[in-house]
Amino acid sequence: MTTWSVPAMPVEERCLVMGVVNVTPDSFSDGGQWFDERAAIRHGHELVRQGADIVDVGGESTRPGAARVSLEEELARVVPVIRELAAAGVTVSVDTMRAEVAQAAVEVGARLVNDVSGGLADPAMPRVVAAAGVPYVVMHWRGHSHDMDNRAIYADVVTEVREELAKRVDLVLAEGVAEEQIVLDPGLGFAKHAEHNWSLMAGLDRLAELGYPLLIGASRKRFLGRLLAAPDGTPRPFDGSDAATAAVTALAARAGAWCVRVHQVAANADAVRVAAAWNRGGGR
Ligand code: PMM
Repeated sequence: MTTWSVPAMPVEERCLVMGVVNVTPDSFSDGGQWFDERAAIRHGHELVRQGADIVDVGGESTRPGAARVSLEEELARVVPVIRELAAAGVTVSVDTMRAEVAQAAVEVGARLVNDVSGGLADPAMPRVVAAAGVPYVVMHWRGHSHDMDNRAIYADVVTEVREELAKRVDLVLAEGVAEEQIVLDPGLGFAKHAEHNWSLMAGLDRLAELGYPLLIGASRKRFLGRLLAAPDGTPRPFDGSDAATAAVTALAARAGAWCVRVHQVAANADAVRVAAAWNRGGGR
């Protein structure tokens, strides 16, 4: 199987599992549940017990249509949670588009920066990440949540996402980020309709040709709820798509993904083990 390794991350012979802790009142799929600091910290530990290799802490919702939070609010939400989880030995990533938040997070122990804008939202981000020397998730992104659905226009989504990611890579390298720090993410659901997400997953091999580890965030997204809609067309609620998320995880891990970002860790940790055994059986 593909053995991607990113410095300072757990090295495993399988796809890694990133568990999500959204410290927000309004996130897409688990909004409000971990908004309280103590609840967020407890949840982070619980995700590790369930098999998370990395805990991703975010303080700004990116759900379609969401408004931005202030810098001060975002810092107040994530820094105490990251500090405490990191001090307890948890491998923490910070999910942020702001360089100041990334900087503060790294100072209190975050070991990976997950930037859904791939450095587009805050031009200072790549330099902060370069100086910190931590892995950097560069996600495909075309604009903030309030109008991203209007930007979901593609003639050939896999080719365009690949080209746009390659441009982001060139830019962050020019800002001093090392190749070994970079992880790429197609950004499922971000300026993408359901058919775009499915094309991107079917085209993971072409994204992998860029030569960087891939992270996939399909967990509980709208396109899964639509796939599993009731006969009258009513989409399945978020928490009804966890089995579908685990199926995506197994397929992404089979295709060589480096990491999956998920809300429900236990089933996805099982899924990556199944995929690893499958890949070993197939000599990958
Ligand atoms: N999706 C969300 C938030 N952060 N980060 C990465 N790297 N990839 C993603 O697909 C991604 C992300 C939105 O999901 P949530 O608000 O339901 O957690």
